[in-house]
Amino acid sequence: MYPLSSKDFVSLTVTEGGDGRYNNGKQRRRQSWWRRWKQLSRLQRSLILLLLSALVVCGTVMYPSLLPFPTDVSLLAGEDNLERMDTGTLKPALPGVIPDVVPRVFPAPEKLELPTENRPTPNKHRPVVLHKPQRSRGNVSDGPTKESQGPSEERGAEAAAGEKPLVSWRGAIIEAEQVTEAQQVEAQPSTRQREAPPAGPGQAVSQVPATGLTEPMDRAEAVREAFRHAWKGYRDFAWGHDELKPVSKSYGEWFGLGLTLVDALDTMWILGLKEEFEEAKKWVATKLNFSKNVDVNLFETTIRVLGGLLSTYHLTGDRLFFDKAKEIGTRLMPAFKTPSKIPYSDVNIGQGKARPPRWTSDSTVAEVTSIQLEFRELSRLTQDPQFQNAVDEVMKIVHRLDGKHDGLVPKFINTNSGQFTHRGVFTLGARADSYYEYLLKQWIQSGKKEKELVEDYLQAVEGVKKNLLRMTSPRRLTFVGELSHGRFSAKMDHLVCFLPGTLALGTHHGLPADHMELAAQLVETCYQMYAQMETGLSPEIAQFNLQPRNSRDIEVKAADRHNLLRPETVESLFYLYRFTQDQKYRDWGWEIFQSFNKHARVSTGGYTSIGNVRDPANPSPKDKMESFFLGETLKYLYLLFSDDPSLISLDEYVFNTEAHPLPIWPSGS
Ligand code: DMJ
Repeated sequence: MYPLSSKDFVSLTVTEGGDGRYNNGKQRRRQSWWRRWKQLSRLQRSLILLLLSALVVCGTVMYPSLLPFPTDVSLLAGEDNLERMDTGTLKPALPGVIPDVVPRVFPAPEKLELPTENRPTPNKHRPVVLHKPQRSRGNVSDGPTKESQGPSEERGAEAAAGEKPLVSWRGAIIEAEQVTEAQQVEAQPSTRQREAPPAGPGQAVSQVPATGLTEPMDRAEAVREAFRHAWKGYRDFAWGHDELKPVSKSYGEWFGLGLTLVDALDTMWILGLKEEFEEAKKWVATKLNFSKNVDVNLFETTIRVLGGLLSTYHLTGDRLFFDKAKEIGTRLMPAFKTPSKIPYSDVNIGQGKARPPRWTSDSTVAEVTSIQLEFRELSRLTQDPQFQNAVDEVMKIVHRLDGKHDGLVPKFINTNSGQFTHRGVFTLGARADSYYEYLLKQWIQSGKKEKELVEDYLQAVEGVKKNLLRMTSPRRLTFVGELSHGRFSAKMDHLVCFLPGTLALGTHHGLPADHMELAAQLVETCYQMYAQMETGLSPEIAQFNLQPRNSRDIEVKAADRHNLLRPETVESLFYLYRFTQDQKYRDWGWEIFQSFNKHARVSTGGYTSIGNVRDPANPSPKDKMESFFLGETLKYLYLLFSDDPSLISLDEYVFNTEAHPLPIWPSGS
């Protein structure tokens, strides 16, 4: 028996009033709970309070791990973004099974499906079994032989002022001074080697082809071997860091996002390098961390990281890459919070704050207009229009701006006023280049419906023809020069060599046939920028001769003699070959590839930028392998030599400006 005085019981049936009516008013409920509480023993009350405190503590500790990524992103990306990130339904847009999604009208979530597993689903258009090396269709006799901080014009100013010339364009910031570790650059036998002066004293150049391949060399296989060699250097000396410094066997950090690794993911998939891919994927899953207090460049991070993750998601069907893409895309969004909606160049992805460069409130036109393919695709996959809205707004603003010249755009745009600045200077090179590329590619991406984009593109091509095209003497090479306040300058950045490929792509998608003719002329010039240099490698900038009395078509200024392993020419060769099947494009690509092997390959792993394309005896290795060498250059070379035209079909994919293939949206959408 328990004494009546004991309070170790709870009365659950407390009634009030005798009318039997149910009274559940707020006041009544409060009284009832209070009465129940008071009826509890001290022990019971203490236990309940203890339990509640424990729940609060657990909740606080567990909360961050329940979020899609660490909580600090709410501060970083803004509340809006966090809200939108929670349960975004994933729709894989694998070619062939692309969902019936209308790009601008986002369908109801119930129409969407999730991939059932975190692994690729079979699809005839993508390599479930990774691609085997392709045998070249190439002519055997043509096969292997036996044997860039400030605007680009600042570079000119610095050089002119006699300062140490700095070259800065999209992360490639190098000093154009000579480096003398030539002995560390491995030589590859080639026809050019016979022409080149013999190695000087102290230059331990290898006479053994590092590829170990014998004739007839399978060109695509040789590219795979080159990739493996580059990857070995990265893996041994720079694993998880942004860039390999192959000569000093160390690494360089830019954003601290494993740039080379992320940029190279889809290349490994396309080349069928399964082991390398799996190891890199593991790093992405366990080490790729976007929650860090670091300023990143919006454009570079978009094209390399967001683009690389999106395309790898499409190729593999692995949700890991989608999740990472969504996270970095969201973290980049603060860049668009500007007075004009023209994004700032830099974003702190840890703090969620964006800012312009320290010296100006301008952004680069190419940068703000070459992030659209990626953000639009992210919206399509997440069914969240915020990404697409932000980048479409930029295109709308630029579309209606004053200050263009026959469709050509200046190089800078102000983030406060939304107006072009530094007007009157027009180039297809640095700071404007991919504006033109993305006009066409966005139009293709969305099923050729966005008229303003293609109209601006067509007008710009006419603007190029009218204002910037000239022919050299004596060989009559067609090139694209620059215009500065009405004055023509016969210089062309290697970057402009994206243009032949873009023109050819336009013709393939139904634009005028004369674009293809121009493409063929220009790609020949780009090839000559390599062939006429003593190393067989193009300079960063070429000066073209217009005077009949000069015998050389191409000259190079001392400050422009470097080669950063850039992709644009081999990119265009790939497009031209795909559309014409003309063997000469493969042969030109093969020559270029051999020159990279001869002058840029470092014996201990990796390839290096070089400082002087005119000195085969001492090309002056710069000790830097740009991430785009693996992301773009080797990928385009492999695709050029591959005999499988359905490997990244140009009717199904559109490459972003960093060579990451994104799906063309299905028709009817
Ligand atoms: C790459 O990052 C991209 O191709 C960009 O569009 C231009 N610069 C480099 C390669 O040269």
